[in-house]
Amino acid sequence: MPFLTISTGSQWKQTDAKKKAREDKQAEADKIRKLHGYDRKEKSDPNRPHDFWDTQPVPKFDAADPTSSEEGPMEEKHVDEVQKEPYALPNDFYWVSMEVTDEEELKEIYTLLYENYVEDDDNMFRFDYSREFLQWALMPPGYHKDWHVGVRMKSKKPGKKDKLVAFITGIPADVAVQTASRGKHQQIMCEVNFLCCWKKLRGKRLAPMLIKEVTRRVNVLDVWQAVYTAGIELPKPISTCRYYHRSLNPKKLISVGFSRLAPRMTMKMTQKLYAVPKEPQLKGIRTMEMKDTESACDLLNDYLSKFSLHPVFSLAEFQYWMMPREGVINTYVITDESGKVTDLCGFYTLPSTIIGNPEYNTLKAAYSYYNVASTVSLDDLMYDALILAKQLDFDVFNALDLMDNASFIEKLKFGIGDGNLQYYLYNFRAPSFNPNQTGLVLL
Ligand code: MYA
Repeated sequence: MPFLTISTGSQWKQTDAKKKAREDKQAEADKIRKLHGYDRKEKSDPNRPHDFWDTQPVPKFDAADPTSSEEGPMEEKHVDEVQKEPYALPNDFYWVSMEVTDEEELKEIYTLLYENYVEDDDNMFRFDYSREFLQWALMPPGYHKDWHVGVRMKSKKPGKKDKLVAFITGIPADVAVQTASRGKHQQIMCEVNFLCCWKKLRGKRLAPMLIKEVTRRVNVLDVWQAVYTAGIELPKPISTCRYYHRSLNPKKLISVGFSRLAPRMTMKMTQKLYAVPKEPQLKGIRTMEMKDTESACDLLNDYLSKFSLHPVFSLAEFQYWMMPREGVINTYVITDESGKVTDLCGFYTLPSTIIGNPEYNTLKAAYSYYNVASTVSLDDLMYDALILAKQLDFDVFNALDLMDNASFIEKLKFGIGDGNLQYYLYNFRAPSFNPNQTGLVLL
């Protein structure tokens, strides 16, 4: 999951109404933090005791990189040893497997996340994953409905549906990790995402229950490793990446407090600075089609193999993840005379709700996905990605500093975000690595 990291700024002009709304929001956020029994500072201290994580097969926060004999799984079990029954929940709650092909259940997931999922540190923006996006994110080849775990709370009103109050998901993925002693290790893992708990139930240790239950359901199918990302620091990141933001609609971004006017810059100057041409500049760049996917899949797998953590895509998986879907994922290619894909870039659509803003409800953000440049420069390819995103009316283009992204960030006028995205492996020890060795993008 991508964590929303916003370059916040307090210099934009606030009307009294805006200021009041912001203060109210802050008071509400403080209340919720109090309710949790911890403060953000405390929560962000990675060396604090972890009642739950200290019991899990993950390295301690201050552990050194593993020696060659320590590399690999931290715990090895047999399927027969896995508890067959779901973990017990308090009386008023029960487990469900959510059916994402069912419109009504999908809407329940959408609403839970829309109201309760990841916010930035100042509680100004909250991810708004669309229903179509959720279906895309949760139904790759070989997915298991059982790994889309929900918790419902029994309704006290007769006839009223039991509310979905918490959620966590896993999907299978073929993932390769670099070890120091045994080269690349490749296996099926579970990618965990969308951990979410209704705000009124925060601080009640429901998250560890969700994590344990999804682990059990994954283990039952003989899968023992997982990969996940989070904005918070837990024991122990394998890599730490940072978001960067490229303004496409600076006026709106400044107006909603996403970014601020730089010193000595007028709005006009800022708009000019971030203006991009109307049409892409590279010859032959076009939307990817099914006929391109075989060579595009080879191109991407070949490129990814140089990183320390990366997915390995079958053709079916590549087609699933990279073929364009309106309002969800855009992929563009350049081909040679024989029709072979030589260059590829993609971004996905993940808007955020702008909380309590009277003028705008939504921030339309594009997130860089997988990009490979072999006949053009990555700068030029990504410049076209920005132009294509602007054509689609995105307000901002976000990219992590992973893979080779650091090489274009400055030149293409990306600004640094204000938080990190941590990458984690569950039950697998391997040496940690830098962002530019990270080759996996989780949604
Ligand atoms: S990351 C996105 C996370 N979601 C959000 O940020 C949405 C908004 N927040 C919420 O809904 C709640 O605050 C959540 C926590 C549900 C996050 N990853 O129930 P609690 C630990 C892992 O009282 P709450 C994503 O989706 C925390 O350190 N652990 O807390 C990837 C503490 O443990 P310990 C987390 O605030 C998820 C305990 O939970 C996270 O009410 C990958 C407190 O529980 C977090 N993001 O609820 C999950 N946040 O005391 C791991 C808090 O030990 C997957 N905690 O410090 C592991 C692999 C599983 C599969 C394995 C298969 C082999």
